[in-house]
Amino acid sequence: MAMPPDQTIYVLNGPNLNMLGTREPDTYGHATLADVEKLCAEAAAQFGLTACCRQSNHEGQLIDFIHEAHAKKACGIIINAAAYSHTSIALHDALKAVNIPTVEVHISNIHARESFRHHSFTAMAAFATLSGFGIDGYRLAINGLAAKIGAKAKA
Ligand code: CA2
Repeated sequence: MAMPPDQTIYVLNGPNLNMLGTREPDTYGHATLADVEKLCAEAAAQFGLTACCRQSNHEGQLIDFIHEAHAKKACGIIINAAAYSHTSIALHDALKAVNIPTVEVHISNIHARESFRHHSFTAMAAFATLSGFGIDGYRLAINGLAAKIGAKAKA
């Protein structure tokens, strides 16, 4: 029987995350965005999924990536919208509009930080949030997403 084509998950990272590994290691660790994207590709591949990784410092571009995920029939979204998590009703609306199973990730524990980080608009459009696991949160999010959509680990 023919195998189904690889399914794609979108991994979206927001403003300043291109700076990972260069500053604030006490908060965000030493890994770079390239390390995060490699980790995501490997975690997704364990379930026969392809990770399409995108980063932008611009709110509208992140909205366009969410629309692109819809157009490409992505089976899931992992999003760390960084500071836009706490401000962007537009990103919340985009995630609600495409109705793709979404997990929000934060590298740091946003609830142990300043009160302005405690609320997330994007989390309200996600079925789960991981916060405070460092970059391993992305791997955990992909595992959780795979379970949610019924993607099985490859032997
Ligand atoms: O903990 C997270 O993943 C955050 O989404 C990171 C955001 C912050 O605004 C959120 O409250 C929590 C900030 C990303 C900035 O990333 C940098 C990494 C290294 C150096 C400078 C910035």
